[in-house]
Amino acid sequence: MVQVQVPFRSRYTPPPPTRWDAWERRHSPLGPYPGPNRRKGGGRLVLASNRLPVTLTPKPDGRWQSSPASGGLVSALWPILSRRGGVWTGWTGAPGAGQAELDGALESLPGGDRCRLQAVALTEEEVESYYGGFSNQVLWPLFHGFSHLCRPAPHFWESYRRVNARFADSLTACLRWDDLIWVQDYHLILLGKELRERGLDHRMVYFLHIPFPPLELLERIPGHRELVEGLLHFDLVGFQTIRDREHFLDAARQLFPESFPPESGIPDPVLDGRQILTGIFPISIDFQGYSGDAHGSVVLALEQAIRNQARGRTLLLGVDRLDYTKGIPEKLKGLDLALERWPELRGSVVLKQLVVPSRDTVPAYRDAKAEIEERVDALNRRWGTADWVPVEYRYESWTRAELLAHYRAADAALVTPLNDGMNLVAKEYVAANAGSGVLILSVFAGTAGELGESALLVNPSESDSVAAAIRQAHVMAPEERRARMDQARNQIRSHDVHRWVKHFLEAGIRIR
Ligand code: GDG
Repeated sequence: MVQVQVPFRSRYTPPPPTRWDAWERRHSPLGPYPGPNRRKGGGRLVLASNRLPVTLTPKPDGRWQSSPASGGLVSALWPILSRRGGVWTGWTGAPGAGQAELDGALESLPGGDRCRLQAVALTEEEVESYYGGFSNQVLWPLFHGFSHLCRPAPHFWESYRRVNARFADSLTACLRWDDLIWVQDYHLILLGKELRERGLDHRMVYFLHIPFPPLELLERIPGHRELVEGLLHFDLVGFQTIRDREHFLDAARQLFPESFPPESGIPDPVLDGRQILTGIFPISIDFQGYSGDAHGSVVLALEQAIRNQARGRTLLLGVDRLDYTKGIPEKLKGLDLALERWPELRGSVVLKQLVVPSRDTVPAYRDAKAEIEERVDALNRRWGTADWVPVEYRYESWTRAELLAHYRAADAALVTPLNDGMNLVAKEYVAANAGSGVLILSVFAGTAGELGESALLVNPSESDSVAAAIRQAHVMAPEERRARMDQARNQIRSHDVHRWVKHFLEAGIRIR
């Protein structure tokens, strides 16, 4: 076995390794998990997320065709929803589409008859102010540390509160006494409080998919006290990393010191006599799904075509949703520097960068796109030759087969966010690649807590660390590549999204 070592000693501090059992150990006084039961919270699973897990496609007659969305969270939650029975509440994602348009979405799924999708209707104005406004122009930039991009408008906050209240009304109408309510992400932070104000004493758990910011950032926006207080109405609040949980506890301690009685004996807060637990639950992917589907015949044929196109060059891959948090310009700067520093890389490496269209009505996203495209052009003009284009840029989305084929074909994946709750692309690359791909990973992705030892860790703001990692991936010996990939695969295989869901729900059922 080749000794795997992190080759870059940089000025940044790598995150503490994420230990999945940390939550278990810390709360061991609660005793063992009692198993599925009909105690409070042991009944159906009721999920609330901004978007319902459906894809709506317009039909020629002006109506909609609905089908279940794919994706790790849906595939992990579906078996549990269909077994326990449940409801998933959310917005359809299409202004004008409501409950009627959801008919048929569950028909094709096993156990679909035991579950229900419940639409929360949003007006166009609410889509603009609650979703595009407070969620995506205030909470998203602020929680990722981009406070200079926050654009709070007074009506955003009002709309956010109103829509959270609407979700609460929608849920209240369908609940049974023993339901476990699981709220997802930053769009619905106030939902727990809204439900408690309606007299509900249900077990309610919450998971934040994005980072939680330090209080000095949080304080810059209207409603910051209400947001922290909102989370205190859940029984369990889950975060991706140790750092996010610490930021939350620190903010709650400073804003609500009375919720931290010294006699409670654990660092978590208490509200209205109810103990709130916080935990670290790094989200993952369906490892077997990615790894198995990556062997399909369509994927293999596409992979061969991609390899042929690369003509023996080292293929670097970037897959990012269009977002200023994803560090795409920094990735390009790193490649530019690598080409400048190591002439042997010229003509020998190619970066295929997919940017998936996202939130393109928000000005900061249009600016981000323009900056990326300028950098790609400049880099290609500076280094490109008659038969070599260093960056192949695509602004589109790929089918799952295309995505898997690229994961398989890529000699290295460049995942360089400036801040990211987790980053599933890194985990998917590891699951699908199977060969000897190298993962170049930002120390600021939540994933670094799990893959920090097997990946080449970089600080995307330090171009020389990105450049050095690109070169390292280009020259790395096959044995080292294989050893690193095996180590990464073992981690993700044993910590997949199914384990994540089980772990989270067990914690949710065990509390109180
Ligand atoms: C948020 C947090 C956290 C992308 N392009 C295509 C495509 N994708 C899929 C990827 C992956 C997903 O989209 C992106 O997930 P990420 O985790 O990378 O990023 P966010 O969208 O920002 O997600 C993040 C996550 O929530 C979960 O908690 O990890 O930190 O920001 O699954 O595969 N899929 C297909 N075609 C594409 O073109 N089929």
